[in-house]
Amino acid sequence: MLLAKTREQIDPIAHGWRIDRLKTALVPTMGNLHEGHLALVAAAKREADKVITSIYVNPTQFGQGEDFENYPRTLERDRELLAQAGCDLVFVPDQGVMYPFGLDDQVRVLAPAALANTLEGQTRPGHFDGVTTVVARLFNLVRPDIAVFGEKDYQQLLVIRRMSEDLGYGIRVVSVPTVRESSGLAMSSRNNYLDAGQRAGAGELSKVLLQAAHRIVRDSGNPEQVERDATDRLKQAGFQVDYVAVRRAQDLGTPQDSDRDLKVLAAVYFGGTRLIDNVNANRVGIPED
Ligand code: PAJ
Repeated sequence: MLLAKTREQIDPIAHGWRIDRLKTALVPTMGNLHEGHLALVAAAKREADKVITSIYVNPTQFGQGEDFENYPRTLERDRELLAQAGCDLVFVPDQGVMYPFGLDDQVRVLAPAALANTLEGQTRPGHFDGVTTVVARLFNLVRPDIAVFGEKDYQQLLVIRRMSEDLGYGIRVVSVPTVRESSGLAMSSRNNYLDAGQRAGAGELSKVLLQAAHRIVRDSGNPEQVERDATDRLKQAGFQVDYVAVRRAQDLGTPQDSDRDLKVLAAVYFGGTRLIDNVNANRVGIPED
């Protein structure tokens, strides 16, 4: 597996692949890799000839008081896992490569407000502007044909898909279903902040979301009632609830009766750890007679 840290190092490699007409896929990550990330690499391998994984803990998407400083950094192990997974190139830029003019006065890409200011964006103002800014820079540095993102961060996936279309990148954004632990807990680097007992208990989050989805799909449950009941159940299970929301999958809008493809999304705190998750709730169309 090749390693590049700078534009000067990645350019000739990516250029050579383009000349050879090899299709490239980029998997952007912040490292501390787990099976969720590796599922993205596997999908990238299926979709493209060459897989590039980037590892960069992006300061501009962390808010004041969030865990930027403490975010787990495990580069050696990450490189081993990527090599085993068949990744072709790992791109590990430092801050000077990603933000050559520093962090105070850089060009930024603003995420579209309707999509970015709700749910995660409400609790983490500016978060998605940091994500679009860093992913735009990665897209420009790597110029992949395909980029792979996880459904675990569903709102992020929609924001990036929209950015790729809106800014005319022509990069196809491929999504990968959430990889879970046996308890149902969605894999996440932040799960490392949980102790063993909390980790087992945290599986309850996905169970509550699945039950909520079930009520929407099978019992035609009223979304607002389903949200309230799921919130109560999560509180009983010891979570502090940031939001539980039933939304349209396409654009995270409030669902109308005619909308079929819905998502149940949630963010909770467990101990001091923030966890997010989402599940599908696809209402079956009522057949006309
Ligand atoms: P990070 O949290 O490292 O996640 C990198 C990618 O892995 C994202 O697309 C995320 O959705 C996906 N992912 C994480 N856990 C997953 C799981 N359990 N199953 C499937 N996919 C999973 O998301 C980021 O980094 C950053 O915001 C980034 C896009 C790299 C920009 O800085």
